[in-house]
Amino acid sequence: MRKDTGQVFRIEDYRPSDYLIPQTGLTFALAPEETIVTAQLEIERREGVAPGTPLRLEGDELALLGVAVDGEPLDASAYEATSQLLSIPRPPRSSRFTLTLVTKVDPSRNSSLMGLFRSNGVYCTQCEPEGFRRITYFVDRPDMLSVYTVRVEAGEDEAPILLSNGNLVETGKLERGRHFAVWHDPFPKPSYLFALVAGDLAVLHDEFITASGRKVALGIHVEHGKKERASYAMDALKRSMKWDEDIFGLEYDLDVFNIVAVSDFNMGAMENKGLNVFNDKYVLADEATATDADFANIEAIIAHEYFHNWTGNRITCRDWFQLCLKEGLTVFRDHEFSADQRSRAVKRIAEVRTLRAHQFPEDQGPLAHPVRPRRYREINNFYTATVYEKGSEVVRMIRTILGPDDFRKGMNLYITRHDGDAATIEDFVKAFEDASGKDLSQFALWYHQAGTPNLSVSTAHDAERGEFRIEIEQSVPPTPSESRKRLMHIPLAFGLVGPDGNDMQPAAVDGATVEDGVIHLKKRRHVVRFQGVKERPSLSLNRGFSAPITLSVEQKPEDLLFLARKDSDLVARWQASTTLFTQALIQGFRAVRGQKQAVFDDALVEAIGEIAADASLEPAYRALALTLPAEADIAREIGSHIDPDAIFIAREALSQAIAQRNAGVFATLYEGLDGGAAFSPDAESAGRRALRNVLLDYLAVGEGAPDLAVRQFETATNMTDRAAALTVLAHKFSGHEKSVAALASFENQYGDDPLVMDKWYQTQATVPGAGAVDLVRSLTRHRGFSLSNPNRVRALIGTFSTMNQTGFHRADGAGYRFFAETVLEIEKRNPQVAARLATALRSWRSLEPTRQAAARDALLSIAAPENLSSDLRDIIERTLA
Ligand code: 0A1
Ligand code: ZN
Repeated sequence: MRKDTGQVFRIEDYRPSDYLIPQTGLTFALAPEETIVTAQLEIERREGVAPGTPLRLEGDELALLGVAVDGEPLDASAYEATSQLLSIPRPPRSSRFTLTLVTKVDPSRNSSLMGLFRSNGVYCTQCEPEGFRRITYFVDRPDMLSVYTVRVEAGEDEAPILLSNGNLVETGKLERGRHFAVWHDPFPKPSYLFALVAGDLAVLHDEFITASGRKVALGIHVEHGKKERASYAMDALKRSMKWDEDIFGLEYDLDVFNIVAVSDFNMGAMENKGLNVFNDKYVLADEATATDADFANIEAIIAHEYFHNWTGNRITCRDWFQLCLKEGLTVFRDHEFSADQRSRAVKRIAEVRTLRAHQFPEDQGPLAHPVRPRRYREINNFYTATVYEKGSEVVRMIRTILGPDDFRKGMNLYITRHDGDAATIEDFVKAFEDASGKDLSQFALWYHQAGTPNLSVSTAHDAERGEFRIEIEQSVPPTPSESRKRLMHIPLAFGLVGPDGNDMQPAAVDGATVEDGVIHLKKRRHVVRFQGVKERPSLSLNRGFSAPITLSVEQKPEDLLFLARKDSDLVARWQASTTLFTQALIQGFRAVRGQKQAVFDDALVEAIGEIAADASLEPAYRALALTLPAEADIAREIGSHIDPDAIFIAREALSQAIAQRNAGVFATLYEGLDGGAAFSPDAESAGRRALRNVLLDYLAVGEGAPDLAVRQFETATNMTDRAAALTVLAHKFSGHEKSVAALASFENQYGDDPLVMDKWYQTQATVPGAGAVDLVRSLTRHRGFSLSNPNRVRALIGTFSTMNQTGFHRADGAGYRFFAETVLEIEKRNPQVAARLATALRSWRSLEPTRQAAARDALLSIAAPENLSSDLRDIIERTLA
């Protein structure tokens, strides 16, 4: 593994490379333990660089078998090679020469899943961000664009399928039962987009005719016996291809597009040119094995990787500091795609929930960094919610500021201006400035300044003068190495909701630019005045979640209740009920901490029943409005001295109060939603299931409580309903014979299907209470579990550490100790996965003192070994700093 060297990479140190590699030829002689890679690099000295300038190529754990220049083997004294670096101090003085390198790698022993590895016998590569250097020495940086020709050789039995990027140009037989395929990708690309797959796989074939009439052969490659489970992914792919043509005018550019699903993968998927490699979790789905959430994720991730073909591949990043250039933009594009395929409001609420759950704590803790960072020690650790999700929010704000037409013009300009480039965020922003004539210089701070801005808002109504005033003050909290912040341009969408529930349309007199329902905040403090407002409106703020900020508003509970019922903007309406829940839960938490009973406002508890039964609202929305904030959400709002046990008690109490008050309504609704119809994964049907399963959770209290869940578990005709019932049984009736029986029956039925078993691990990893540590520890010894498979690790250890507040944060520190030991075990196999896992402790400083001390001890124990990987060292040191 790559050990920490302490080296820090800084954006200001960027220099163009001395040499270019316009052509790269690769030959892979694949063998499980000894794969020989021959690289033929056409090297070109950049204009202005002195002849004979030393050439340095990066490597990582490589064994070099030979080096030749222009076909002549180089004497060992003419180069220096370590496993990390190949340097040729005196290369030819000519402006072009050919460098041939022969390296040997062992895919079977590569458990880091970076470079060339084997997953269930399938050869597979992962090169982003710095995996290509684990295959051959290379100038391994994203601005090194090269045209690749790749020859793959393997045993015909072992690997009947041989794939790489681009178009297939030749195939043939070799001696001793081997065969080969040659692939050529005409589009110059960075090394991180290189891919190779070889193995015995089944293929689902289809085709797509592009807008200009070109035929593209589509293939999804999966394990034998799983082809049927790839049809939803294929459908999502074709819809994505069509959508990108319709919405952005972007057409696919090769003759083939292949997707491969593998079962060992560090992330969700990878956008390699013409050969996307996927974690099989995000390809395989049918009603019997996948939940509605799985279907939605597959649709989004298939789209995401496909959309990268333009935003990422045709236009790539100059350096890794620009990661958000491709990721933020592509997430924005996949969000818009899903919004168009599903319910826009429901999708947007889901995005807000994800951002708050993952990005806000990152931005508010020790790992905070700007969307475009300025320094890093380990780039693997910058595939973060900030780069991805906040990066997408920044693009969304550009659209809000420009309006849809100028935004589209800006996108067109960006694409035409930079096609074939390795670009920067400055290039991106400039395209929108040039297309719209607007100055985005203050806005660009969203890329450069970390931290979640806060808006503190107060209002005043003067009925006599018919004036309504909104006073808004912005602040950006300090973050690591950024103590002073500059003022941001924040587009804040709002509405003034009149007593009849309709939006008022008063004119703003002064105070700020107000355009199309958006206040453009640019100064520290704005006072916006509206006239002609006779009756006091309820203020609906950050509609559509127009900016990724937090709000501090003094709002009357009756205003919030009114907005929760009436706001025409569904995101703000959902926010109103969520705010009410959060306030109630914080009060409940305080009561519990003070040894008192948590009591809740009747009006709120009643309103929830009304919302549940409001047939004018789509079921998916109602499911969201009925869902209480998660324990971690409540903790974030409380901010410090977190006691997860008290939060849990308060949340249970509110849940029971709602359930008791609305038992009749909920039961009737639950029975009425029993579709019975044939399964469809569409958003409408999924919404009905979501509502029904939220209701099931509420209904599992009181006398005979497990029976409904048992009935649903036993009669479910799809995985969404079955898994939901199992979760209710396992969480609410842990240890009860009916719960034990359901878990055993699930294991019995799906024991041989690892992706389904992940749901079983997840369900048990989130059983509340002190017993979870021992349960999770025992599950690490389950026959289906392996610390080497990232999906298993995330399902059990990842879920336990991020979703089980009472189990993980056990007051005696047992959860943290188990976690620390496990992270170090995983690090030996896969440092990247271990480092990501370790971020679960990033909010340790907001815990109450006893837990805080225990969490710190655990962090120190992870930091103790001398030879830590750069991945884990980087996370731990920043977390402890
Ligand atoms: N570019 C991919 C994410 C990704 C990053 C690193 C990986 O290596 C382990 C794999 C995938 C995406 O945005 O989908
Ligand atoms: Zn991406």
